[in-house]
Amino acid sequence: MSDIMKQESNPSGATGMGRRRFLNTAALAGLASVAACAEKPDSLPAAQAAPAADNAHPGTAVHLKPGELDTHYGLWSGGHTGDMRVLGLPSGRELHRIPCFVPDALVGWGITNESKQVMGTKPDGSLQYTVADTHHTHASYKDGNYDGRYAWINDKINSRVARIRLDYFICDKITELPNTQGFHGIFPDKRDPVDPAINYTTRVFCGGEFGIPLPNDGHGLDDTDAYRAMFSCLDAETMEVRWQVLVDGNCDLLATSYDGKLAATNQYNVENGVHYEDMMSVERDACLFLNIARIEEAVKAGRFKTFGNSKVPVVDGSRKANADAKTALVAYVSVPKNPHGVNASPDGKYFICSGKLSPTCTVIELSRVLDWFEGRAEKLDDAIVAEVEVGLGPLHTAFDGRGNAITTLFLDSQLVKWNVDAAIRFHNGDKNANYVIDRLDVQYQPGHVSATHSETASADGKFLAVGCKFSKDRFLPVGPLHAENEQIVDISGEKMVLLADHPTRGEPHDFIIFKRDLVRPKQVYDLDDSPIAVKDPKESSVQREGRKVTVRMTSQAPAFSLREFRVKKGDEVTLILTNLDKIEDLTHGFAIPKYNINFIVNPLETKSVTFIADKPGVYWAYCTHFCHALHLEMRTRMIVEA
Ligand code: K7E
Ligand code: CUA
Ligand code: CA
Repeated sequence: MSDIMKQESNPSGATGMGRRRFLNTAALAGLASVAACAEKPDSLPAAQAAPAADNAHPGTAVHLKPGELDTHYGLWSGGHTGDMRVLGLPSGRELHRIPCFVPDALVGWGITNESKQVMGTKPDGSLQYTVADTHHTHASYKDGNYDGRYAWINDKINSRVARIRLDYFICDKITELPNTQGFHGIFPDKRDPVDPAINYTTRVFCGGEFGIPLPNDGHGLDDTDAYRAMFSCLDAETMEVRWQVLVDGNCDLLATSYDGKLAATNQYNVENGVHYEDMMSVERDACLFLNIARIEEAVKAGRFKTFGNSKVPVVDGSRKANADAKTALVAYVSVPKNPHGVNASPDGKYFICSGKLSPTCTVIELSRVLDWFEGRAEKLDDAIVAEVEVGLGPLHTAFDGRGNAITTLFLDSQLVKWNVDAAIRFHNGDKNANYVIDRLDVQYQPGHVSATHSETASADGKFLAVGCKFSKDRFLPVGPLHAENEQIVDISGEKMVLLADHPTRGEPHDFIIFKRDLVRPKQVYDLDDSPIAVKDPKESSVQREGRKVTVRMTSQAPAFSLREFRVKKGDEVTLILTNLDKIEDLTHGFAIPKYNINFIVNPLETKSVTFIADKPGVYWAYCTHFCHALHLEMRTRMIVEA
């Protein structure tokens, strides 16, 4: 085993800076042996695992009685399934999946015309993309807290942003970012940087992780020094890309300040390396701060260029162009080494970067970054007010609203709870400042962590969820693919208490948790939500225009308004179905055998599908969603004449 695996975490907390160890290329063997541990569940006896779940712990009842409702919603990234998952918390029950980037056979996402329009299609009508990799989800803000309007989620593979409406819990818009590969971190702003009346989210920031030649059109393939990554700003309402910043290094994860003035992204690759050993060749990388007002002034003044076919204005965020504080659009604060998460403390004062390959967290004071931009501070790195050891492999940080940060330690398989003020005192030389308050073993190798209202001004420190990347022995084995382990931890007291494990399908990454009364989901659609709604069964019809046939019908349990409809082989058929049942929870489905069609219509919802009737014969289109005692009888005959 390498050193890194042998080093024990220090339960007493603060350690001398002399003990700090950076991971280097040689220590990668250590990272590899983490995976090796994962292959041997036997090496981790159950007795060594966390203390038994303490369900009697005050405040957080993870086991609800039948009929009891959760107190919180969780919005979870779905990972490879390309959706957003909605969990009830603290029970951890999965309530819903909101398809965004990837087709979904239950709701007909990627099958109906409406969903295809959101997802984006090629000229032949087929989907542009059918794979995705979602990591990060965040919701819109007002006055520093979630306002229940929207949430956003990223797709790293194809650099897309999806917006979720939190009234219907549906995805309504997707934007593909130009000039970008590996779009990873996402964060909405919390208010406008100049207009104090705008105290809510109007921008969504997106960080591009991978450097590419720009434009990426086949030129400059081997000029890797010229590869650049892109930071983007979207309009929260229109979802159009407002502007971009070309940066040195990469953009990994994001945070935004409560005054709207700053956004930041941690960079693990200031080296602009193209191989992993290049990416970890220097001891310090950066946290890149963006001065939003200045960037928008530069765009307004025309100080930008564009790349390729994209018309989006791109300003220069390179180190060279931003050395002078008086005119700088961005500022690179030095942070060790291949940092991962950057998180904004709920008091609005600090951004915290986790060291990943350094066992430290770095605390950056935002007012000092602004001082530098305003010419009141000479040295940018004076904005670092603490850089303290917390344990091995720090990744993401949650907050309890009482001045404490809770950071995941990937290599130590722990949560570490540490006090930010004490860390600053320790950093300033007070070696008696015991900033580490508690450590909790988690199962195993945690990535994301988020607490109730963690990154809002209303952080209340009730409980948190921690996304463990390896579940190993925690669940019944189901073959080679293991579930991931989302654990719920009570953080209301000084000591953290592990309450429950929940399996999740891979691989969720980030999530947020908020009180249930923040959203008021609608249970029934409005007929006027769709311009093509069939508002009365009497409007049902089969209309032909040349080879195009439009079939309009309604559903009302237990019948479709048309008992049959006839088309001819080769017709292009558009079928419009409105569910006229207006009772909550009364959903119908509509499937056509051999035509690869299935979708649902919720109460008063309208959906449509378009297909070529290329197979003559009788096809029983039937209701796929149990709706009535006569659900099986609920069908209609599609007759395709030869
Ligand atoms: Cu840490 Cu994509 Cu947020 Cu996963 S990243 S853990
Ligand atoms: Cu309608 Cu089942
Ligand atoms: Ca690096």
